[in-house]
Amino acid sequence: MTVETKRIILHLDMDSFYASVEMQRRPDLAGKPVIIGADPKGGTGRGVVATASYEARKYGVHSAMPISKAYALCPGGIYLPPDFPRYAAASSEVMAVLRATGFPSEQVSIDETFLDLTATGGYRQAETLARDLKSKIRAQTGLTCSIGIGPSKVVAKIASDYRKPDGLTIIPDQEAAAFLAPLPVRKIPGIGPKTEKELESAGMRTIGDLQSGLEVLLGRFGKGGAALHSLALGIDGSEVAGRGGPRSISRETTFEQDTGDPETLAATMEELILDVHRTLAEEKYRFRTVTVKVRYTGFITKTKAHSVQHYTDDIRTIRTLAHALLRDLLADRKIRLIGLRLSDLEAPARGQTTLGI
Ligand code: TTP
Ligand code: CA
Repeated sequence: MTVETKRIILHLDMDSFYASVEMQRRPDLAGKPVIIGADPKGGTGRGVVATASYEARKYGVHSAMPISKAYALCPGGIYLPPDFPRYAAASSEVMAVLRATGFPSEQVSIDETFLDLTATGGYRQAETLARDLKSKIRAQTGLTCSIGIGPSKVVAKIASDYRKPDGLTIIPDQEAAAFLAPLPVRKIPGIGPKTEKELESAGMRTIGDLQSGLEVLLGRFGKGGAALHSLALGIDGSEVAGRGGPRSISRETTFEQDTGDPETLAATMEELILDVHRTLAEEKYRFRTVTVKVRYTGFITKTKAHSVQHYTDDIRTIRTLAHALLRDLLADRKIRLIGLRLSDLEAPARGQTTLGI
């Protein structure tokens, strides 16, 4: 008899990350509605909310909302500009705790990481490790996080979002489909307002509707529909990228609304470039391959990669290739998500100086 190895995947997401870092540094902010983002200028400011503390969320304030609207909802809030270096430092501290576990890890944004815990041998052991991680992160950084554990990345990610803040949600393999069924389709990463509307017009509101709607999904989205159906069942073959050290460094951004605007796409790509390069520099890695991923409206995803001849850590190389690959992937369709990955990584040689010479 062959026994298939079932994977155990953990997803960790920091709670109201930027706001929590600020509140950690200024205890007088505890319990107050704290909003990080553009200057509200007494209600006339332009720009958006980066994030809001859970107290501020009670007023209806959330990420990506115009700051003027946030001010109208919560004029008594404490508005602070973002301090990215501090958030990057906090992120590195959290990553160090996660990496010290020795399990394969993949950081997917400034405050989110997957770990592959299959080698722990079972959900009980994975739960013990998750509780340990939560308390270590809290002890070292003063910050709380929410964790989801499940048989795939998609289940782990939805589970970490299920109970927030300071949550821990564990969904073993056989419970995954039933756990997902009552949740709204929007909970599936990558389903934005537009797909949500399209699904709603086909009478599909919950993930359970998708589970029993393969025919309709195939009719509407073709191959993308089959991918969506699998995700709805919690099936997601994508691996946690890192084994030992990182095998790749990747970041991706899902747009609030699908876009075809070249400027928006280029500006978002620039953020991803700075983000992956920062991690590359922190790890003192060099890379050979740059891959750009684009998910179009309708769930079709394409990637394009280019490798250079010699290992490098040069941000200009990343920038040139990333923008060129993105341009190659632009089509008539709007875009829901773009991602950037550096791979073929070379670890720093022992004794290598920080200058790399
Ligand atoms: P999120 O993990 O989406 O949000 P969060 O950590 O603030 O809150 P939650 O407890 O719900 O996870 O994003 C992480 C950080 O990224 C967030 O603190 C600020 C930043 N961010 C933006 O700057 N703009 C955005 O639109 C979003 C969604 C996040
Ligand atoms: Ca978060």
